[in-house]
Amino acid sequence: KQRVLSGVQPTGNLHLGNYLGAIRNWVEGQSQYDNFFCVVDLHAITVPHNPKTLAADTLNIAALYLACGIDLEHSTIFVQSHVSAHSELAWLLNCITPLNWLQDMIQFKEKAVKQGQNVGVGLLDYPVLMAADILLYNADKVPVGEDQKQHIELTRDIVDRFNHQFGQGQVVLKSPDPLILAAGARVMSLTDGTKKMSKSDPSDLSRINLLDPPDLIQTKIKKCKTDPVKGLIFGDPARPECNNLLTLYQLMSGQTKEAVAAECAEMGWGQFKPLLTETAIAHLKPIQDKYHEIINDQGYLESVLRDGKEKAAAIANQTLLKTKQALGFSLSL
Ligand code: AQP
Repeated sequence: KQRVLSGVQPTGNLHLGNYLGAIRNWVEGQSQYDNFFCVVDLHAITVPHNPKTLAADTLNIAALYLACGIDLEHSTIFVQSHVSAHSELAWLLNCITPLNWLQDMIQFKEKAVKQGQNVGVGLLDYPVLMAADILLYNADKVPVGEDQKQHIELTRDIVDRFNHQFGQGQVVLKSPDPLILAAGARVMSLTDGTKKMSKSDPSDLSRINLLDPPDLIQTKIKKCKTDPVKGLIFGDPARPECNNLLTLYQLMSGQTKEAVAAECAEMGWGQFKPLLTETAIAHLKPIQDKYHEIINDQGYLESVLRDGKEKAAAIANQTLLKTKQALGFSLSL
């Protein structure tokens, strides 16, 4: 089986973008692959974070993976910082990655602007740590949202450079492919259909979080941005909110795009919004119920993460060793 690796940061609440763009695809494809899903807590400290909540946030994300349907029969769930090879490989890759490759990354440029003077080296280095995450497991596929595509391309460039400089004709590190599904790859903000839905948007009204209670979901959809046009259609660039809300409805109702286009062609917002509200609440309810069950059983959750750490470390340490050998480190003592 091919191997899949992906992760989410324990920063803030998971929203429909994280779920529809990434986690839903992990769940749908998991029986075809040998999967590793990590909670990337080392990435979470690349922007200012709260040390009092990091550990609990990490467990919450792991519980959400399980609640969304990650099945331990096909998948391993672990915490990035529990496997020290991630930090070690990131350092080794740092030393062969040109600075200007990182300075060109769109996510760095966007987030660095927000940080101003306080931008840390870790934020610049974020994609190298992500490359280490992927390469340690020899991952074939990385299911992510559209915003991460550039980071996977960078990972491929790092692999080529490493193998060329140190492989002596062998493939030491394996090149991964992104796995990005067309629908849901870029879920947009509820308050501005031209911006992606994001954890760091200061307005909570801009996103639906997976753990939002029904009345909050209702309020957010009631207040979300629309337009004055009657008749709802996909794909009109002048109506980004309309395209986004129809896509959310399509994905959460499990219908085809054609069926939704036909159903909503004559609808006004007054009719559509309650339909979307009802669909979102019904779609998220089983995830929320399962989440509460799991988070109240910390012993179980910890045992899942302990097993995950062991399985992940066994594979990661082999790749780290191979990489150090290729670089010529003294390994005999
Ligand atoms: N709006 C989105 N649409 C589709 N996919 C998305 N992803 C994130 N936002 C959207 C995907 O979610 C996964 C987790 O990414 P992450 O842990 O890097 O998430 P993040 O960066 O903390 O979350 P945000 O909301 O993207 O935060 P901001 O914008 O505040 O930094 C990834 O696969 C990502 O593609």
